Amino acid sequence: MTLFEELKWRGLIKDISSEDLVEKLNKGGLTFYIGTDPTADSLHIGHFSSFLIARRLKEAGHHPILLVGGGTGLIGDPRPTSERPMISKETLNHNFECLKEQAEKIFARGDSDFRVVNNFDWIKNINVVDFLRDYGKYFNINYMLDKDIVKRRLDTGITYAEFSYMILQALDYLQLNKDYDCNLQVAGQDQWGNITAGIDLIRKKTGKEVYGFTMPLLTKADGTKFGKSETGTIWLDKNKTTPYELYQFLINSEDEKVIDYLKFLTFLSKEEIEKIEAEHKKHPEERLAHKTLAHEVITFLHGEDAYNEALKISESLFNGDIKNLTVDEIEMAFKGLDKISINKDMNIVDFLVECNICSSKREAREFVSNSSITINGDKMTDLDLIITKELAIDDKYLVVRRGKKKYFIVCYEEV
Ligand code: 485
Repeated sequence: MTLFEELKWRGLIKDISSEDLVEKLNKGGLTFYIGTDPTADSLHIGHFSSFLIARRLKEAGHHPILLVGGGTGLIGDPRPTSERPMISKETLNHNFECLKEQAEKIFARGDSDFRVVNNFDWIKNINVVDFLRDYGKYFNINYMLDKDIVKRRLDTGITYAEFSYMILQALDYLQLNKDYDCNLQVAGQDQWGNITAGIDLIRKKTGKEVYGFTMPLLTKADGTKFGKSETGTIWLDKNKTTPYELYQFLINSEDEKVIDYLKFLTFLSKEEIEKIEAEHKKHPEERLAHKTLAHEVITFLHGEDAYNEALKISESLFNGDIKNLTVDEIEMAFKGLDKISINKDMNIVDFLVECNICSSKREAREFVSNSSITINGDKMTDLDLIITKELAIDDKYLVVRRGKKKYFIVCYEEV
C-alpha cells in the first residue's frame, strides 16, 4: 500500500491542493508543517488526531516542522460563530511554553529531524507598511471574502484583525518555504482556506508550486465533534485529563465509530485493525476494539505504566476492589469529586449524615439496612458500626458508595 493509499484508508484525506501531491507524498522527501495556536495551556484530543499526521509522514520519509503560533495566537483564527476574546500576552506566553514543551515531548520525541518553530519570531519584525506592501498587495478583497470562514461570519460580523488572520498564516508558509524549503502544509479541514491562501501567496511571490492537504474532523456517530466527555474537553496534559479519565473516554467510544478511531488515532497496521474489526464483530461484548484503542493511545501519550494504572483503577472500581488502590490512584479515580473532611470517630448513621451522604438519620438507617452502603468496597450493614480512621486507606481515604453509582470521598484531616 502506498502512503497515500494508507492515508485514504485511515480516513485522513479530506481536500488536496493538486493531484501531483499524491506522487510526491508516495515518493518521500517533502518538508511539511502543521501549526497550532496557543489558545490554551494544553493540546486536546482533537489536536492529537491532527498532529499524529506529523509522525506518519515523518515515518514515510518526509521532514516535519511543528509551528506553535506565538504570533497568530495574538490575533486568533476566526471561528464560524463569533469573534474570539483576545488573550493577554502573558497568558499567551505561558500557553506557548506549555504547548511547545508538549508538542516536543509527544510528537518530536527527541527526534532531531522534528523542528519546532514560533511564528512570532518573524511576525514581530514586520511593520504595518511592509505588511501592507509585501503581503496586503497580494490579497484581493474579493478573494478573501470568498473564503468559507469569512462568508460564514459576514452576518454576525468579523473584525479587521480576524479578517487579516489568513494573511498571517499565508506568510508563515512563505517564510517556512524560504527558510526550510517547506512545500507542504497539513491541517484539519477547517484550515483549507488558510492553506490555500498560503499556496496562492507563494505562487504569486515566487512562482513556486507548493502543496497542502486537510484531514476530516474526527466526529461522533451523530456528526458532532469528538473530544468532549461529560466532564469537558479531553486534554493531552495528564494533570488536566488523567490517564484514567482518558481511559474512560476511549473505552466508552461508540461501537459504530471505534474502528474509525483505531485508524485515525493509532499506528496499528491495516492487517492488525482488520483482525480486530473481525473479532469485534464476532464478540462485541469483549470490547477488544475499545480496549486496544485505549491501550494504544494512552501508552503513546503517557507510557505503559500510566496505562496499567488507568486499567487497574477501572477494574478495581468495576469489581468494588477499592482496597487495592493507592492514595494516588484514589485521587486520580475521583479527581472531580469534592473531598469531605472528618476528624473524629463516629457511628455509621451519624457519619453518613455528617458527611451529607444521607439527608437524615432515618434515610441513613434505611440505606445501611438495605445493604446500599459500601465503604472501600465492603458492604456495611451493621447499624452500630463505629467508623474510625483505621478503616481508611493509608489512614486517609474512605471511599463511600451509596446505591449503585454514587461515590463520596471522605478524608481524615491531619490533626
Ligand atoms: O502558520 C500557521 C499559523 C497558525 C496555525 C496554523 C498554521 C493554527 C491554525 N490557524 C489553527 O487555528 N489551528 C487550530 C488550533 O490551533 O487549535 C487546529 C485546527 C485543526 C488542526 C489542529 O489545529 O482547527 O483543524 O489543524 C492542529
